[in-house]
Amino acid sequence: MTMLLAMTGWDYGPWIERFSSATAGLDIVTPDDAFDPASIRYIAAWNAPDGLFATLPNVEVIFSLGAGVDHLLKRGDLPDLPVVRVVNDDLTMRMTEWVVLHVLMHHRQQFAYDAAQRAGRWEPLWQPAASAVRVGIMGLGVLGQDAAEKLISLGFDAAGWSRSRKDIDGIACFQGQHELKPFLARTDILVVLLPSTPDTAGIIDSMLLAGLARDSVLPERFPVLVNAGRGALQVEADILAALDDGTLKGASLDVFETEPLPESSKLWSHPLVALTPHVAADSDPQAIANGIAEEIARHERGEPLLHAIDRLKGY
Ligand code: NDP
Ligand code: OXD
Repeated sequence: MTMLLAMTGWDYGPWIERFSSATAGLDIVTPDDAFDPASIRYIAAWNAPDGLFATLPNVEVIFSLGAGVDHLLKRGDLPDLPVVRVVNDDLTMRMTEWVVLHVLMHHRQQFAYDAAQRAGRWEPLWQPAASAVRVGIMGLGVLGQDAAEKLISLGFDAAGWSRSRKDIDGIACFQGQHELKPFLARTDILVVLLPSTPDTAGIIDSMLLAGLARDSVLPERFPVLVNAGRGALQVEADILAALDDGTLKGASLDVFETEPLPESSKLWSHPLVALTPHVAADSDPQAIANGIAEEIARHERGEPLLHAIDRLKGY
């Protein structure tokens, strides 16, 4: 039983060790090793080299080494097989930490205090209660729901938007294209935790940003954007234009149209932007390896995979 570990931009060594300690009886090879292509039954991948999958005739399951599967679904060589993504408590908690950190930074006016500090100004600002601030979360999946729960526990007035109808205690739930407008119109802090799919490509554009609430309790600070979903969701030229013309009062971005973010991007130095290098849910790699090992054990026992995606929906 052999698994091919195929990735770009990460070190193979530590991953081989993690998988070796998580799995008994699984041989692990990388594209750099000499191996019989017919022996590969599983692939675990993160931005794997192009064309590689087409050379492997006996694969049964393909695992993403991250929660997102866009790096797999966009491939021309992806066979029609189950695709499994990462879902674990450690990753969820870390994403929630990042979302809560950035929502609080905007809520507690940290950009303004940073500017005052740099200018040597002692300048207390009026601070509204969290309950007066409306957070809207696009994507009410594993990550969106957990972030929403924690934000509610801090007192925020939370709403969410998803493809299918949801009924979640304490969250005003909006669904589908026809309810996007009312959802945006009651949103001061927009948190985006959507997957990248053909339907969500470029969804964060000038039209969406113009639809955000204009009647906030702090009109000089809101609305703001917090995106940790995927860079393909956002039109960065529109975000910059919205920041410059006041449509948007701030942005926290963990993901970008092109990663690493090109040096030439104006986002790097924009005073109203906080950015992090796709680390929002930088999670415990051993937990990822353990989760994949568990899925393989289930598959070998003939049990259903726990976190297979819906290939038609694309997430
Ligand atoms: P889930 O699949 O659990 O949730 C996705 C949510 O998005 C669901 O609520 C789904 O609606 C909603 N959705 C999808 N398409 C649409 C659409 N067209 N219109 C409205 N709603 C839509 O994913 P997770 O919560 O686990 O993760 C979300 C994304 O976060 C990942 O796909 C990945 O891109 C990103 N991510 C980023 C990380 C980082 O470090 N920056 C780390 C981990 C993940 P419904 O519930 O109706 O299906
Ligand atoms: C991702 C991840 O999908 O880090 O971005 O898990």
